[in-house]
Amino acid sequence: MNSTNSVGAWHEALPASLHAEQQGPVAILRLRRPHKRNALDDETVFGIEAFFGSLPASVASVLLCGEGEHFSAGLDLSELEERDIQQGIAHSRSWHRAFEKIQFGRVPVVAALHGAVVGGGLELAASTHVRVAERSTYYALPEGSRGIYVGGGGSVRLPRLIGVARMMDMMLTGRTYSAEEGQAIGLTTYLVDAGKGFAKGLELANRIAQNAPLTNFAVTQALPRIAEMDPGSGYAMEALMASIAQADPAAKSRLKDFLQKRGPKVTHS
Ligand code: 1HE
Repeated sequence: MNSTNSVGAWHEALPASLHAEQQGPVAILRLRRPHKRNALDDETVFGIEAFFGSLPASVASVLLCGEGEHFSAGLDLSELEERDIQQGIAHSRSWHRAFEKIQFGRVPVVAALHGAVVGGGLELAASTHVRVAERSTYYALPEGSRGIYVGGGGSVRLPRLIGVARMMDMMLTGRTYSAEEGQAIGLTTYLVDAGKGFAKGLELANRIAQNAPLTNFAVTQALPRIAEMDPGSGYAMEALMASIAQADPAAKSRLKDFLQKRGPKVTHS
């Protein structure tokens, strides 16, 4: 099934700053506010939460991308002016809820990045599982220079990707990283040429959609949690996850295919 469908229920519920469609097993979510460089206002963040919270069963992976010259300029700074402390906490928690639905949602999420991936835009990208970056991509955390702090889960997710020291440097000195530098430190998973990010992201999302659902569950839900456990608990959890996955009929038929010379071999090009 290769047809493109605007996705009914989500499509109607989403704000104008987001656009969803489905191509086969992949749902594509576009940030569509290019005149504001895909800055994330409240409406967009609530829309992201609604989208990832209501994926239909026919969706097996998601591709997240942005329209225009940049992936995302982060928090919509025009919404910040009048916020008091209580509202600030509620705002940050609303981002946490939305991005949790990406990181620990039902399906793996690939991001196709280009241009600015900054502030809350980087926090959004960090909540996805695989990041494809075109060479135009640059990463920054300009919160420091705006007198504010990350609020979309950046303090939790970014140190796990790049380390506390690098995040401190980015916030204190305004240092930016290119797509290529990002590959060396763990922000870019795949580096691609200009204009190739969407196609590569879609190819990967389709590849991921072919995995057994329990494998995708184990990798996105169990793996990051096991990595945070003490080793003893981690080994026990790993053994349980492995035994559950291998007992699934999807695993049994794939193993049988390989042993009967029908399954794919590992190749390296
Ligand atoms: C915005 C925003 C925004 C652009 N909020 N309106 N993020 C930042 O500190 C990044 C701020 N943005 C920029 O540094 C630049 O806009 C870009 C490098 C991303 C792009 O530059 P450029 O030259 O292509 O665009 P521009 O002319 O700066 O912006 C075009 C319009 O988008 C303009 O509005 P206009 O009405 O004058 O046309 C900009 O004001 C608007 N715009 N970025 C609001 N961010 C959960 S906590 C997360 C904390 C953060 O994310 S802090 C980091 C915020």
